[in-house]
Amino acid sequence: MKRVIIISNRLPVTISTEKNRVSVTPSVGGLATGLKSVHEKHGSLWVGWPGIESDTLTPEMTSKIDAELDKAGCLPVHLNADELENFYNGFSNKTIWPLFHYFAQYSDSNPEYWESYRQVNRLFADAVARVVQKGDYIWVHDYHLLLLPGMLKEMFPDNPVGFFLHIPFPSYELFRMLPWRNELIKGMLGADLLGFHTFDYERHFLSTVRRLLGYDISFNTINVNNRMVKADVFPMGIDYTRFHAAALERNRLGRNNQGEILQQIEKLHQDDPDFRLILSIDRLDYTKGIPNRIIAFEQFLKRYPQYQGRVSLVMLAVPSRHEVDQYQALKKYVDELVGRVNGHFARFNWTPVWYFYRSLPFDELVDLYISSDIGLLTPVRDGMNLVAKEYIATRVNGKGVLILSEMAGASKEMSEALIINPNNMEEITSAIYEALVMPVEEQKKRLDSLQKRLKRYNVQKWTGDFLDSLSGVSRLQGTFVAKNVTPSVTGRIRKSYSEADQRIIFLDYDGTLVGFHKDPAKAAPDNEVYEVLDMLAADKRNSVVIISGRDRKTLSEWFDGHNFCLIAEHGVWIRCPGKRWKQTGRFSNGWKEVVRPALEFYVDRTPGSLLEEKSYSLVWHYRGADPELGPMRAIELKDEMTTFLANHDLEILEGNKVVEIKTSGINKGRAALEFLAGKEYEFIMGVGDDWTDEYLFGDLPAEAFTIKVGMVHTRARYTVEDHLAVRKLLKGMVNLNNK
Ligand code: GDG
Repeated sequence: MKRVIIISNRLPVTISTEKNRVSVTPSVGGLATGLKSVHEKHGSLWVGWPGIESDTLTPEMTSKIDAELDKAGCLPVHLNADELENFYNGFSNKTIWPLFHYFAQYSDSNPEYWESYRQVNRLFADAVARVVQKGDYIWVHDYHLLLLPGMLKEMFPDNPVGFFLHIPFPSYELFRMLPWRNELIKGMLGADLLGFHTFDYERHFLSTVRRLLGYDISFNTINVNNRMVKADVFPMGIDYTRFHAAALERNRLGRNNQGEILQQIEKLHQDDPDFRLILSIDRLDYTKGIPNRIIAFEQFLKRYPQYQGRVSLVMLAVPSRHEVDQYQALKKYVDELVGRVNGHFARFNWTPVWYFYRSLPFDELVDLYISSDIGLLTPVRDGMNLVAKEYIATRVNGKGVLILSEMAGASKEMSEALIINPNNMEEITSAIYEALVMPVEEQKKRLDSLQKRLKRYNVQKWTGDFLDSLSGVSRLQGTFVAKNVTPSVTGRIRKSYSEADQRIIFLDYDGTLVGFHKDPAKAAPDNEVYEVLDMLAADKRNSVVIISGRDRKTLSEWFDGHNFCLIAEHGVWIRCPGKRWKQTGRFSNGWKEVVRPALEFYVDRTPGSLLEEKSYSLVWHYRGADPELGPMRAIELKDEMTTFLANHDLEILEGNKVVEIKTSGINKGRAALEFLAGKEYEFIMGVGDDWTDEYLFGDLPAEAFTIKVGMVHTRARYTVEDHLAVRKLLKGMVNLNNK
């Protein structure tokens, strides 16, 4: 594995500067643990904010901190109070965080925040620039740094860049509300691999890319100006062994050795062996659904009074972002709710809700986990929710039930939990009851399968998978680059061309000689196209063939009177200078009457799409349709046609934003072979951009120069970026004619 540069807003360390002495303690959060082995290897580095406002530090202190961090493999990005206010509290936590968690009403699009966000992302990019080396992998984390992948790719196009989003990626309908949506999405697309916790987030991201930028996407691969970018799902795991082992250890310790929490709970159990504890742990954040949980618990106590005095809810709410107004308001509301429930139900020997507004050391956290009977997590939106996984990992006696919100990414992998809608109090109330009465054998059965999965796909595996995929993507990109028409390939083409006496050049039209137009009727050749083609055709040694899916009429209109051959409708018709159009075979088209109404139905249901009729094919064009509806309907159409086609000797050709149904056996490869039959060409070239051109590439002899326009998988020997590159190549050959 190569050296990895990990970048996150916050460095995985805590710095203490007491009495002017600097000490750096590594933190043990999920991400830090998962990346530990990578971070420790091959001089890898972690770049991030060290957690202290830079304006509070003297220059001497800053250098001391930098030196200590360097020893721990960390590179600091120092941020001052103003940057923390606008970049961190502002754009990250008041603009993006609420919007991405579907709290659009809280999202504040303050241009000052945005300006600072851009500047701080730039500070991170500059920090990386100081240390990055050739071959380093770069892995950027989370919503604070959405612009960073773009900045890095621009500066270091050859370094593989990965990006992982730890929070949800929202539906396009929310994302589009951001004033700076295009900049943000383009920033993310600087990465070569983008990772999300769930398929839904990936789906929303791809749909946003398609809608905002119109980029071509095939499955999960996006063509970003001819760079292949992949989006994929990597559900983050936890350090399973650490939690499981700690739970075993705390359990094993005798009663006397246990901490305060366990002793208190032990006492309750002595008084009532059936006493039950429900646990929730989260940062005090409006996304975590804390009020819903208290209200549902209150309802539960009302509905099932037999449990009053016998069940308590322990809520650990870790203080978070208290500078932000909504967090203060939430704190107040939660205090009130807890007060309301306790005020109403409490007895001298029983507190319904135990509420801790603080964080606990790891051992006590584990004590809380192991002493609870039910885990109750009700986020209204949550990227993953690692607490759900930790709760399961700490079940060491085969008992325990997890109630988990369907809005947490974790619910996708944890179907054995009791999955609830956090907005439905009824459902939560019933789930609490169901959990309390669930037979122990069933608890064990559910826990077994959950634990097996979490143990296997732990955070170490998650890290490994992401980095392997990143290396896979960059290998694949490498194969495309390897096919690129480089100056040395151009040299070979020119040499072979100038040495040959008999040459033939097949050129597709749309996307190859001209760029794409939304309206295919507007793609007529410009002067440069005529000039290049005429000059090529002027050399007696050259046969130039335009080989297109277009109909005869259009090709005649554009190229009548020019000295080259035309192949229309993918090979149905051929015409050479001075001759008439000739059909290449006998084809039937009686099937059209049956297929046409079906296609017309698609035109009606897909605004912007149109039907074209050629001699032996019917073509549904959806380039002008809604960028998401079009491809979806295309899949439906192909599906619908498949059974019919098999019985009628027909086939479907899928081109760029077209679905063409045609008599089988007609293709560009077959048509090209007719030209080659019985002739000895010393130079053969075929250029095309479309799926239909793959027939041509496949059928031309191996020594032919086959060139695909666009950096995608192809049978062609070479690739070029776009139609402008094709024109340049052809012009170079024309110049040789004149020498
Ligand atoms: C973001 C996304 C996504 C909590 N209290 C204490 C404590 N914790 C630890 C837990 C757990 C972590 O904090 C919380 O992680 P979550 O995943 O539940 O939530 P977020 O902080 O919102 O994290 C989230 C995550 O990123 C990872 O991608 O899952 O959706 O929002 O590990 O154990 N640890 C200690 N004392 C506490 O009091 N020691």
